[in-house]
Amino acid sequence: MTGAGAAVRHVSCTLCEAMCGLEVTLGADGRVAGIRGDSADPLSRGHLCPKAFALPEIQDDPDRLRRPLVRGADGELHETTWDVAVTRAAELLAGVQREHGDDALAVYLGNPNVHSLGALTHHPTLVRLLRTRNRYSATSVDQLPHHVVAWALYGHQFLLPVPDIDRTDLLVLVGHNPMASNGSLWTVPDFPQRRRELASRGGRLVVLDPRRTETAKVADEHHFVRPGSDATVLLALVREVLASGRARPAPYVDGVEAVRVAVEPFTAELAERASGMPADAVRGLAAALLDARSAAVHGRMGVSTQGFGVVCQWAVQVLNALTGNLDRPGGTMFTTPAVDLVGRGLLSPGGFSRRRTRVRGLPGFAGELPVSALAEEMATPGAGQVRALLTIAGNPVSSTPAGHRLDEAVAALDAVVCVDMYLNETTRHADVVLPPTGPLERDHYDLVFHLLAVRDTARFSPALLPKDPGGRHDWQIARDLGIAYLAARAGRPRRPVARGSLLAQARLRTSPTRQLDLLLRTGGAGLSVRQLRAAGPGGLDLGPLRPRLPDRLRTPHRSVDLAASVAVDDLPRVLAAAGERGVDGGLLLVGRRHQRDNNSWLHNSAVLTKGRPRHALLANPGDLAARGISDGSRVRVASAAGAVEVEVTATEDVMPGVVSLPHGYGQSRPGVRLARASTLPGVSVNDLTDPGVTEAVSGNAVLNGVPVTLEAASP
Ligand SMILES: Nc1nc2c(c(=O)[nH]1)N[C@H]1C(S)=C(S)[C@@H](COP(=O)(O)OP(=O)(O)OC[C@H]3O[C@@H](n4cnc5c(=O)[nH]c(N)nc54)[C@H](O)[C@@H]3O)O[C@H]1N2
Ligand SMILES: Nc1nc2c(c(=O)[nH]1)N[C@H]1C(S)=C(S)[C@@H](COP(=O)(O)OP(=O)(O)OC[C@H]3O[C@@H](n4cnc5c(=O)[nH]c(N)nc54)[C@H](O)[C@@H]3O)O[C@H]1N2
Ligand code: SF4
Ligand SMILES: [Mo]
Repeated sequence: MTGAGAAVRHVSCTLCEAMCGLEVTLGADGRVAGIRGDSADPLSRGHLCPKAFALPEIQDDPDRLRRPLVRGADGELHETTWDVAVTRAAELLAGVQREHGDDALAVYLGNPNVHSLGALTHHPTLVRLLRTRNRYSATSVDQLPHHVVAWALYGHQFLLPVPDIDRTDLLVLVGHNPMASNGSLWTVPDFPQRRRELASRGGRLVVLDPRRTETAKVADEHHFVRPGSDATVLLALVREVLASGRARPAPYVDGVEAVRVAVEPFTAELAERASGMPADAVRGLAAALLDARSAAVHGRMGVSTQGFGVVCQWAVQVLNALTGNLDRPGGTMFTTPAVDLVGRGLLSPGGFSRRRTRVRGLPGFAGELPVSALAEEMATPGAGQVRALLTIAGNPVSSTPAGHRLDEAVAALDAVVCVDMYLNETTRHADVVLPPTGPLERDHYDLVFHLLAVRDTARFSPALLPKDPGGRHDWQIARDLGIAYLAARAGRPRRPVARGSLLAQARLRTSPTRQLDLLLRTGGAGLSVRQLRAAGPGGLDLGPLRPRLPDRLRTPHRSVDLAASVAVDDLPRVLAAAGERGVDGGLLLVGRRHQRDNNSWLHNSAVLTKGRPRHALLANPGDLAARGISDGSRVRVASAAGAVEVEVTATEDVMPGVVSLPHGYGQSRPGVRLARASTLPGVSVNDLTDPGVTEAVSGNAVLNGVPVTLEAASP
């Protein structure tokens, strides 16, 4: 019930890619009194998940930083004023660069940046000002292969087609668990209900995953696939589709013959030997894709963050194109967003850079380097060594491979500046912490996720709560840090402040909402923030996805060359690996996500941390019996990169030879300031993952299919 003085407001949830519309009741005291899904929202249709209740918890969390911290002579972090902290941060960063060169500063942008309007409008400008080529982000522990493939096939790294789930007849999900994650590179709020609607239309869901996931459990068909072997299955599917003579690529699709030659060795039998998925099931799935009135294949973390990410993502696109499902209702489609960052050239189209990482020579893509190289760039002496780090909304010690090594490397740096509202495993090393306002205190519009949504809508979400008067938004921190940095650099003799920096300063001074308004007004639909505010809860409904090809392509001739060399040239490596036998007695480690976890943060939430512990290693009972390990005991898991000890749970849900550990756990490192998390069990899976092994084409991290050994922990 809405009590006296209570108010009902509508906002977007910014915690995951589903961008649900929420209906929030504010009590007379101005605090959140209730949250439910906004049933008037044309995209999310009333859906919400338990994480939404963490939003007010973040707001009230006593451990959330509200004022900047600077490390004092006593080695401790102390609260100080914004002016002191921002000036100190700017001097530290500029100082290291003055002494050791521009590239001595590394920047890491974490995941929440893509969920924040102000981060998207302001951080690119800030990062450019810093003039370092040591730019890293969570992209290279996540979806980099998707970007490489989209760039190669469609001419822009953000031309990412999404499954048209509301109209499809056959949905195939590979290494993706939307029942827990609510969809990824695919904004699909209320996946559970949409899946039910698919069933009631007579449609089918097929899942390929080495674990019988929450999504596999609601699928019509699930196949275990040995980690890292999906490429053989996907290539065999392509081969079967071509062999059937029923391929029906659109007229703007070229290169089909070259693909046919390239996939020739990848038979269904080869796929069975490599993956464990029966050859008949592979052939059956190919036939189903051809027979379905419409079908959509989507692959995510499990096929992105593994040894053959680019080939897998390429094969997914090739399958959709060859079965005639690319760009048609019920297939995979492109969006028509109200703010079209792709069409207007506001996002880099992508592309490999000539400059590679200094130590190992990993490739650069779209102006960033793979974060798997970050620790060695810090720890390896020589010209160009990284000696300072700026993190914004990230926790690379928890979220990148061999985080324990990065932890040591960050501790040894000359300067660490973090823009974050928590002292996490990474920010605990900071010399200066600049904490932004919470997600309920700022205006929001999803610049990124409207690009990836299953329906075209445009929703402006005004700040729910007044901004903490002494707090600063992310964008204000970027503005102040950027301007202070330019001042700190100006002391440097040979390079005066460039004229371009005046433009940058002007941009930094323009609020995100004002920038959004300009983008809306100058976009084709001629909208404005005012119109979106007036549109009411849920914003504007711009309708179901519509065919956009070939016009939307950004390739030179508005055509798709399926035989993209980035992928085709890597096929011999897939073939070679398909013949390899695993190390005797070895297991392959994969990751997982839970509905009540959110990457490495939100471990301080009461709503999310309650319930059964979720940190355990999952293993097949047969693999435990073979090692004399009992269910529930503590085990030692070791990889080439490190070792951890953790409880094990026996379950037939993981395929033999596979173990599964969730990521984002292990907050027990000293200096992490999270009251609740310090008592949570669990270890960081990234103390096992190996930065030395990266995806060959993109340099993306290999987080799934990591070889490990398992033994009972010594008592
Ligand atoms: N082994 C393994 N590793 C993985 C994954 C996996 O599946 N397995 N998943 C990978 C994936 S997909 C991702 S996206 C990454 C995520 O890894 P990261 O992006 O490095 O980290 P997060 O865990 O998202 O931590 C986000 C931090 O941002 C802060 N934060 C939240 N909101 C804001 C804000 O508005 N402004 C600012 N300034 N800070 C904010 C939080 O306090 C938190 O400290 O992890 C990757 N790592
Ligand atoms: N509740 C919740 N939701 C989230 C997040 C969260 O932390 N919590 N994080 C958000 C983010 S940043 C992202 S990127 C998305 C990710 O969303 P998802 O892609 O759904 O991520 P995961 O749950 O890591 O799913 C990866 C699946 O791949 C499987 N897998 C591992 N190796 C292989 C393999 O070799 N082949 C195949 N076929 N499968 C494999 C794993 O068993 C697992 O089920 O979720 C987003 N949503
Ligand atoms: S599904 Fe994602 S966007 Fe929706 S309420 Fe949950 S966390 Fe928020
Ligand atoms: Mo992610």
